[in-house]
Amino acid sequence: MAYDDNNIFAKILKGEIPCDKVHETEHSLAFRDINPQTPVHVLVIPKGRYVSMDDFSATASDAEIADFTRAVGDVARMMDIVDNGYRILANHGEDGHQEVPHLHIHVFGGKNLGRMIKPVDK
Ligand code: DGP
Repeated sequence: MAYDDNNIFAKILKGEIPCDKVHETEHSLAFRDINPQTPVHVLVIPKGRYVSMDDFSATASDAEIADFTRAVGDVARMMDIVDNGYRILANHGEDGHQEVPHLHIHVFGGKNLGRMIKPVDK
């Protein structure tokens, strides 16, 4: 899938729409989800033009990948959810129900999150 420069997270990165920023690094930005599913729900995105983990993992530089991975860990520590536990998740494509076509890791925490996902029909 080609990158859409008008997706909502591209607009946040360009400063065209606001976000509730919690962390920023050279290659990554983290902000609160507009529709939080849990008491802590932060999205971590790379600043580069990547649709999902598919193209990010295949084409991002080592520096971007290292920065992004560290930013996710930083956010969990900053949100003080490490001791009680948390969950990270990234959706890709149609089966994954990805809504925004710019890579984002969801960081969920602040409550017991239950089992990983609901069982579905195979
Ligand atoms: P996903 O299904 O993984 O693509 O989730 C997209 C998430 O993005 C969803 O939890 C809601 C969030 N979201 C959508 N639009 C905005 C926005 O304008 N600002 C913020 N902060 N979050 C948004």
